[in-house]
Amino acid sequence: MNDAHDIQTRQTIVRLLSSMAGAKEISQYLKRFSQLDAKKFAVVKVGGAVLRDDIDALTSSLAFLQDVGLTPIVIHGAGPQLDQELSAAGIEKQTVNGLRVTSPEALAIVRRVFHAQNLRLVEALQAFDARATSIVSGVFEAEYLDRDTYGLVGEVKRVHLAPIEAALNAGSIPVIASLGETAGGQILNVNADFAANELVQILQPYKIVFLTGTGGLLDDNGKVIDSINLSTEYQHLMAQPWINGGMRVKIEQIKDLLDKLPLTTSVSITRPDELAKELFTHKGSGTLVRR
Ligand code: X2W
Repeated sequence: MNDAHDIQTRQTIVRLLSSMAGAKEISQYLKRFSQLDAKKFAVVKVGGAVLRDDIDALTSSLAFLQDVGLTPIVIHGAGPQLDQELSAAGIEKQTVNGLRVTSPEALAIVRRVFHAQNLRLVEALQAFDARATSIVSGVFEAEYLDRDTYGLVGEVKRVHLAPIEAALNAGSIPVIASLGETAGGQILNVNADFAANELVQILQPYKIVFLTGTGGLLDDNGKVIDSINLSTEYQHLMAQPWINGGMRVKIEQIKDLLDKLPLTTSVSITRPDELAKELFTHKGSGTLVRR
C-alpha cells in the first residue's frame, strides 16, 4: 500500500467512524465478519447502472473492505451498456419477461461489453491499490433457457467455485461477469440478478447485497423503504399500484431466493457509497428484505 493510499484509507475510516454509530459497533461487525470463512462473508451484486454512474464510490467501498481484511465476492451486470452498444450496432432491443432476446450477432457484442465492463471494474480497483481478479468464464455452467423464445440466453445449471476460491485464497476480490457457458462450450447471456441468486444459493453467505442506482426499494413518494418483511407484507406490497415492473421483478426474485435460504438470511439493497454503513452498523442502509 502506498502512502497516498494509506492516508486515503485512514481518511475513509475517520469519515466512516464519524458518520456512523461508533467504533464499538464497527469492531463488533468486523470481528464477526473476520471469523467467517472467506467464501461466507458477502456476495455483492453490482448492476450495470452502478458501473456507469457510480464506479468511484463502488471501488472505494470495495477497496475499503479489503483494507480491513475482508474480501467480498462481486458479480456484475451490464444492462445499460448493452442497451447502448447494441443500439449503436443497429440491433433493436427485444425483451421477454425482462430478459434480453439474444441473437448470435447480439451475443458477440454482449461478450465484448461484459469483458470490457469487467475489466473496467478490475482496473478501477487496482488503481485504488486493491487486489481484484477478473472472472468472465468458468463459473456459470448453463443451458439454453428456451432457445426459440430467447435465443442465446442461459439458465444456470451448475456453479463452479474453483475460480472464485482461487481468487479468495490469494486475498483478491473475485469480479465475476454473468456470462454462462454450456457443457459444450457455447457462451450464453445470463441475467446478472439470476446469476447472483444461483451464486448465493451455493455459497449461502452471511451478507447478500444488491447495489443499485436507486439505493433501495422505493415507496410511492420515491422514498427508500427501510425494511420489508415478506412473510407479512408480500401480498400487500405486490397489490400496490405504484410498484413498477422492475421493482416487482426484483421483489419476486428476492422472495424466490430467500425461500431457498435459511430463515435468518436477509437481502440488502443499497447504494455503493453506503456499503460500509450497511455492513458495519445496526441500522444499516437502503432496504433490508427479510422473509
Ligand atoms: C442481461 C445481462 C446484463 C444484466 C442483459 O442482457 O441485459 C439478460 O437479460 P444488469 O445491469 O445487472 O441488469 N441478460 C438475459 O443483467 O445487467
